Amino acid sequence: MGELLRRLRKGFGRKLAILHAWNGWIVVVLALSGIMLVMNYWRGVLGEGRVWLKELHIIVGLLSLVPVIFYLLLAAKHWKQLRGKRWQKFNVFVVLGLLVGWFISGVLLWQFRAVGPWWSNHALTVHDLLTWIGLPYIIYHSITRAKWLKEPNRRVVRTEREGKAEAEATVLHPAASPQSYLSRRAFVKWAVGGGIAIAVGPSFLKWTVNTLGVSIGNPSYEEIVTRDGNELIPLPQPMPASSPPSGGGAKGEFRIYSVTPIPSFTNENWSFTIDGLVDKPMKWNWEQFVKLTRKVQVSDFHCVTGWSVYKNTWEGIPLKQFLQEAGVNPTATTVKFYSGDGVYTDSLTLEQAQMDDIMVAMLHDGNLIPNDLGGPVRLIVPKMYAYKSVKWLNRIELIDKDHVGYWEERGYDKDAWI
Ligand SMILES: Nc1nc2c(c(=O)[nH]1)N[C@H]1C(S)=C(S)[C@@H](COP(=O)(O)O)O[C@H]1N2
Ligand SMILES: [Mo]
Repeated sequence: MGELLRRLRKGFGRKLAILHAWNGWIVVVLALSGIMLVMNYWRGVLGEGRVWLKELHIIVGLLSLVPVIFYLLLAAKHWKQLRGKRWQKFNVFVVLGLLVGWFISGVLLWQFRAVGPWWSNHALTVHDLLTWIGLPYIIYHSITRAKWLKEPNRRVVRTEREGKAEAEATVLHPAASPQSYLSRRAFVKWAVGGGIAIAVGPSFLKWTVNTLGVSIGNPSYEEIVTRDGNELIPLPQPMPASSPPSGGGAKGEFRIYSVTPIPSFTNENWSFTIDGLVDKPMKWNWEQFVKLTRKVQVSDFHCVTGWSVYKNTWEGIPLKQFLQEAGVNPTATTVKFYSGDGVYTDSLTLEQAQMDDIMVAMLHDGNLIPNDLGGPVRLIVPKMYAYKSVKWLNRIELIDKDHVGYWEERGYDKDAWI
């Protein structure tokens, strides 16, 4: 029996152990890089590194299939070995399910351009959901399966020498008998499980409410205004097409992205400028800006990271209107947009800037755009990915050179067409 076990461990068992270790490290790298990719904090900190990190995440993600394939080759044999061990079989299913689910949704996210926003959006939901469930599961699995938590009678199997020492220890120190190990183990399991639930639970609930659209009622106008860190007077009165929103209310949730700390504005520190190669440079303060004629349009909003918000009813001033009023010089080729965060910029060619649905937006679904979503005024370019939609827009400049925007400079595609 001992001989048999030893041979199993040397050959087949060792192969499984190596696969398990590889898989473990891959999951660690993917978890860390994935968490850094979704956390807004790291956007500003990493800058260009973000694009590299995404690339790493994709490559390691693709490689994660290798141990799975190798495992599947050994699976039949492993399955026989697991006869009667229901929990271990369940665990194999969960882990394989997670890996395959992450892989497929990950490939769809990677190929967001080829598959389009609908697939990316669903893939992101699945990718996130698997992470919410899978990561706590795997963390629990790795802590509670750690060697130091194993009862002595399971460790005995490892090596005879260890086993003997263990048996002696048990005789010498009755406190370390299997029973008390077991209860300590059960205790630690519950503690670890509880700890993870407390740590992850609240944000998971929040995610569920937001993403799966388990609606707890749309925030009221008052709620949004209270959340808003801006203080600008007077409030713009929404047009009838905006309130109630003619799009029927946006579907989906914006993720708050910013490469800087989120700025806030008052009548004192806010202004809006159009200048550069124009006949008539202009500058407005808030009181003047609120009086400009606005329009209403309904459009979808897509981020390259996979999420979308559909049927947004935006109210604001079409970009074209600004360009016409200021009078663009024939030498101008590019429209450059500045953010009030002092860092973010982007640009459109003069030709692209003629699209009718590009808007300098002030209201979303009849409400002020709160400062965390780019209010009081943000750009909207519905036909391009949202990194073109500069938040806290406060200056439009016409120039005769190309301008590479914040994210394009850090590796995003210059072509942002959806
Ligand atoms: N000033 C500024 N504008 C920005 C960004 C930013 O980080 N700073 N992120 C862009 C990206 S990548 C996206 S997806 C959208 C996100 O808008 P939201 O934060 O309102 O959801 O804003 C775009 N405009
Ligand atoms: Mo984005």
